[in-house]
Amino acid sequence: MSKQDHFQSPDYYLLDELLTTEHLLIRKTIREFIKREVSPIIEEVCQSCVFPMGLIPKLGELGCFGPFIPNQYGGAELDQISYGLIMQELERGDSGIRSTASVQSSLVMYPIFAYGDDDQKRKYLPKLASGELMGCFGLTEPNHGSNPAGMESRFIDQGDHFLLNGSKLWISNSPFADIAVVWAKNQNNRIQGLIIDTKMEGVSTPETHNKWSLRGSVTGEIIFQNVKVPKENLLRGKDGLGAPLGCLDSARYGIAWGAIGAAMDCYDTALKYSTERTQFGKPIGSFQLQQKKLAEMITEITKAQLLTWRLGVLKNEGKATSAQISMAKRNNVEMALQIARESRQVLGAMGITGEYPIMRHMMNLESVITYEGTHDIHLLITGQDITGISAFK
Ligand code: TGC
Ligand code: FAD
Repeated sequence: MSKQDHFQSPDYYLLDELLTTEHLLIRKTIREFIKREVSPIIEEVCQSCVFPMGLIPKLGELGCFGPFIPNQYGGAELDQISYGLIMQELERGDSGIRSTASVQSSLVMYPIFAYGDDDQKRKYLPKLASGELMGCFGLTEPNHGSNPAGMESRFIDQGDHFLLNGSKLWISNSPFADIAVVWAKNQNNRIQGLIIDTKMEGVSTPETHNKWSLRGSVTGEIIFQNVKVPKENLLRGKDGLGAPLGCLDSARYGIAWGAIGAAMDCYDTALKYSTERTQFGKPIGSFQLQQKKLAEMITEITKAQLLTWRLGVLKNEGKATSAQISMAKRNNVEMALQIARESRQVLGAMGITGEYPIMRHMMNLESVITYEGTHDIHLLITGQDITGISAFK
């Protein structure tokens, strides 16, 4: 018998009053989808490490791919708070499901929309929005993770095409992606984006196995050996490291919301368990030590909700800075990881089993705190922003 998902969303400061009717409807739709289609299978998905490909067209149909992309290119043309709420609800289900939607939306559709020409937008965006085409984003390399400026992947102009060589590591969705937005240096040492068809000769995308984290998301490499790339596949709208980092701003923003979803699921599970489980003749929720854990969790979730809602308003107004986004990503993922650890303790031994979602969220969040800029890197971004001094190098 499949598991029932009785999730109830905490809203301690009545923040729903800050949302529009449309926001609430979008959140309800995605929440019901997660309860119906994801919660019953996610434990098995993560135990077996087999991605549920059947969810992809459904995510497309629900508007989870490129929700902020204009209607004319197949997107739902929603605002940034709607995008955030979608990511929150997907990650409440599992970080791997949110990852798939994040990559498709912010790291594949966004760069094509922001830096591509109209032919590229018309060719790729509607199919990416529906899930007919799936994409991945290749920035990280074996020798260059936090420091993508050092990347070694290169392409050279061969007259009627570009010749691409190099490799990318830790790439979400690469083993099943149809296309990859790949960042490489041109002959002038400037970073540019290329749209790569993963079936092109010389491209391979082996899967990375043996992960203990994000098992509901497929991760792989992308290797380029003398790949002939048609010239029309170059994203000409922006060059330099700022181009891929601009995509990361959108993805990091979505993760800030997503992490709240994982935290809410852990908190909700721990709260219910604390009223049902008795020890020493009383519910464990009646003991001060357990109440401290739960009270601190709801406080941190509420603070993160406020931070993220305000960031969404700034983003809608075009005023959110990269450093503000870094602060929210860093704060919320750490908050979620801390809540996962505390919730796990509230459940005692039951907390380590797949009967409850907590251990899965905890393991997922170990990736989320590392990708899209590590916890350290985001702290240094804040440090640089407030002092004007870079401590990276
Ligand atoms: P720096 O000299 O600071 O900047 C170079 C140029 O970029 C501009 N810039 C940004 N532009 C837009 N958005 C941002 N967030 C930006 N940050 C910087 C900057 O203004 C400059 O422009 P220009 O015109 O002057 O050239 O660059 P740096 O080499 O010192 O590096 C800075 C640092 C360390 C912050 C950056 O390299 C960084 O963020 N590193 C972390 C790498 C990272 O986040 N990788 C993520 C890979 S993708 C991924 O993990 C997907 S997981 C998806 C999933 O499954 O959900
Ligand atoms: P490193 O950069 O080697 O860092 C190792 C440690 O050193 C970290 O603790 C870091 O904080 C610290 N460190 C590094 N530099 C400094 C410094 N200047 N000061 C202080 N400390 C420092 N990448 C993509 O391009 N596309 C994807 O789709 C993608 N998906 C991913 C999916 C998963 C599951 C994972 C785990 C990663 C994914 N990544 C992806 C890669 C991810 O972005 C990188 O792992 C991340 O940017 C960190 O790089 P690294 O792992 O090489 O760590």
